[in-house]
Amino acid sequence: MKKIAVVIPCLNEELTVGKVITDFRKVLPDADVYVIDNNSTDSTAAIALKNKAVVITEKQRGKGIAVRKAFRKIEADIYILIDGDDTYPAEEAVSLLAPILDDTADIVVGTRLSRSANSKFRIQNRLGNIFFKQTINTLFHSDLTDILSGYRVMTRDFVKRMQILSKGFEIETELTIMALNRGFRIVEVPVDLRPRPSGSNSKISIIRDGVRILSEMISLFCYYKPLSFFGGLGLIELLASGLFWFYKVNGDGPHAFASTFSIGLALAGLLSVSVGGILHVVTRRFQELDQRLDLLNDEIHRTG
Ligand SMILES: Nc1nc2c(ncn2[C@@H]2O[C@H](COP(=O)(O)OP(=O)(O)O)[C@@H](O)[C@H]2O)c(=O)[nH]1
Ligand SMILES: [Mg+2]
Repeated sequence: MKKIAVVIPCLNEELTVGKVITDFRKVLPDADVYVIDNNSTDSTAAIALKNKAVVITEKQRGKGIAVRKAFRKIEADIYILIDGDDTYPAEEAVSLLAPILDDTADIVVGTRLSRSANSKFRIQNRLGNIFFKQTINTLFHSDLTDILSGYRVMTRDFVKRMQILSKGFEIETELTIMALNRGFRIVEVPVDLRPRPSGSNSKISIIRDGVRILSEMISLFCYYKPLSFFGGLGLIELLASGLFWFYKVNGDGPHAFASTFSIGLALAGLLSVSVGGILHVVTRRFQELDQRLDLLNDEIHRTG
C-alpha cells in the first residue's frame, strides 16, 4: 500500500483549512495530512490539530519555504500538494493520483485552464496565468496549460530530487521548470477552481508576485538554457550593431561616436555569444553530474 502524504501550506486559513482536511479524509482515508503553518496569526494550527492533521511550523514566511520544508521533513511514496483555501476539489485527488499509480507520470498537475475545466478566476489572475503559461511554453518548448496550479501530485523520486530555492509564490514556477528541464513526465488533469468563500482572502499580490514569478522564469531560463539566453542576447546586440553601423556610420551624422558605439555593441554581442557557449558546456557537465547523483541515490536506496 503506497504511503500518501497530503501537504497543505497555510497562512491564516482558519476559515477553510478544516474543510480541506475533512474532505481529504473522506476521499483518501489512509492518507496522512500535513498542514505547513507559516506563523499564522489566526487559529489555522489549532483547527488543523483538532482535525487530526500533523502541523509542521515554519517560522520564515513564504509558500516556497513552507513547501521546501515539507519536501524535506515528510517521508511518503506519493505527495499531494494543495492550497488550504478550499478552492481546489479534494474529490479530484483520485483522478490526479491515477497517472502516478500506473507509473505514467512523475508529477500530475491539476490544470484549471484546460478547455474542459470550468474554473472561477478573477480576470487579472486568468490573464496573468495565460501570459505565464505562454512564456514558459515558448521558452521551454512545452505545451502545458497551467503553470501556477497549487494542486499537484508527485512521486517521492520527484520530490526528493527537487532542489527548491524559491521563497514565495514562485514555487510552482520552479517546480514546473525543473520538471521540464530534468525530463520528468508531467501529466495534466482538469480541475475546476472554486472561488474562496466570503471572508477568506488571497495572500497573493498581483504586481509583487507577478514580478517575482516572471523574474524566476527568466533566471531559470538563463541557468538552464544559457546558450539560448546569452546567445539570443548576443545576436540582438550584433544585429543592432549592424543596423546602427548601416544607418549611422553611412549617414551624415558624427561618425566617430557612431562607429565606436557600433563596434562596442558588436563586441558586446560576441562576448554574450561566447559566454553563452561556455556556460552551455558547463551546464551540460552539471546535467551529467545530476544524473550521476540520481544513480547514486538509486544505489543507496536499493542497498538501503
Ligand atoms: N505556508 C505558507 N503558505 C502560504 C503563504 N502564502 C500563501 N500561502 C498559502 O498558499 C496557498 C495559496 O495562496 P493564495 O493566497 O490562495 O494564492 P492564490 O490561490 O494564488 O490566490 C494558500 O493555502 C495560502 O494559505 C506563506 O507565506 N506561507
Ligand atoms: Mg488560492
